[in-house]
Amino acid sequence: MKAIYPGSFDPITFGHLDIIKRASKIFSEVFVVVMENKRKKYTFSLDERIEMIKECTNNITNIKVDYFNGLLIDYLQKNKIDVIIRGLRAVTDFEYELQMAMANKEMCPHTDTVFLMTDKKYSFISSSLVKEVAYFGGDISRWVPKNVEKKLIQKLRE
Ligand code: COD
Repeated sequence: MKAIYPGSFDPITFGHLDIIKRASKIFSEVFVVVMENKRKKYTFSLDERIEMIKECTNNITNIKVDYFNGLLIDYLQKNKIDVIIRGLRAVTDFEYELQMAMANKEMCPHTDTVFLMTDKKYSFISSSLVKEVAYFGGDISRWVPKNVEKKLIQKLRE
């Protein structure tokens, strides 16, 4: 069965990567899709986010990295995918995730959202936290892959 793991991935962290690896063991094919929203401001361009994901997932054979600018359910319908994977960290994630899962289900009734609980090592990691710590010169090497660390430091210097 195919599944999609959509996100902003600005940038990808070990928390995201852990969800991707676990999902790839459950589903036959996982589409990791960088969602682009022209109204949002990202630190990394779409191409940079895609490249970073590809670099740190090239050892996983059943994933496909893609992007989409539009409604998630439109991507699902176009690619005949019925399962959305999302990661859950704390209760604070739950309200937002529940709202999205319900809205997607209402718009596309045959869709189900499957939640994978964060690994406790990564439970507090978010892309924003990583960027803030990097901005102030802190060590982010335990939260993001090497390629992401390098690109983030480079980006902050620009
Ligand atoms: N451990 C486990 N899971 C994690 C961790 C971690 N440390 N960090 C993040 N995650 C999970 C998040 O909880 C989320 O489930 C997923 O990884 C991706 O996270 P982000 O932050 O990169 O991406 P989001 O949450 O900004 O993605 C939101 C979407 C872009 C998917 C959403 O806005 C969307 O679908 N947009 C398209 C337009 C649309 O269809 N909108 C209507 C939705 S109802």
